[in-house]
Amino acid sequence: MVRNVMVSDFQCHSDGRGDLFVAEYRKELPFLVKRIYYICDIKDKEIVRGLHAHKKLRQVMICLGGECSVIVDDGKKRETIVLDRPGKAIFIEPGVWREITNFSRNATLMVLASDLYDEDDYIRNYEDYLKYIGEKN
Ligand code: T46
Repeated sequence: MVRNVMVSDFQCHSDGRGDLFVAEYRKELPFLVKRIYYICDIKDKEIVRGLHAHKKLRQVMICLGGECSVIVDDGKKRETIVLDRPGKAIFIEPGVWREITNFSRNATLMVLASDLYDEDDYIRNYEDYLKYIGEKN
């Protein structure tokens, strides 16, 4: 498995009315959420989003509807995780390169983030990322 990436399922309360998923701080969620955003209406499966790593930001990604693939890379290993059900979550710690692709037409990717938006936290060039991660390890 790629370092600093974890996949798990949120608890689901299912009854005749449907499914209710829960993620609570200190249980399923390791950090307090300061920001949420979601990505939808991706018109082409070939589109790739992400293509960066974060220096400090912690994130959880959930595909609420439809599906998409999250490619995670720790500088040594690369892995593809398919988010294809609303209870499945990927926890991505700082220092992991990510690319998100293969969005189905109806996909909605929701992201819970540990901090506010800060462009200085991004490493958007893969060569810079390898250098950064190499210096850290
Ligand atoms: C990530 C993947 C999954 C904001 O103004 N505030 C925000 O909170 C975010 C996330 C973005 N923006 C602006 C910055 C850009 O002008 O929205 C525009 C698109 O952002 P970006 O190119 O970073 O989008 P993605 O889909 O490549 O990446 C985003 C997140 O930035 C990133 O943290 O992990 O979604």
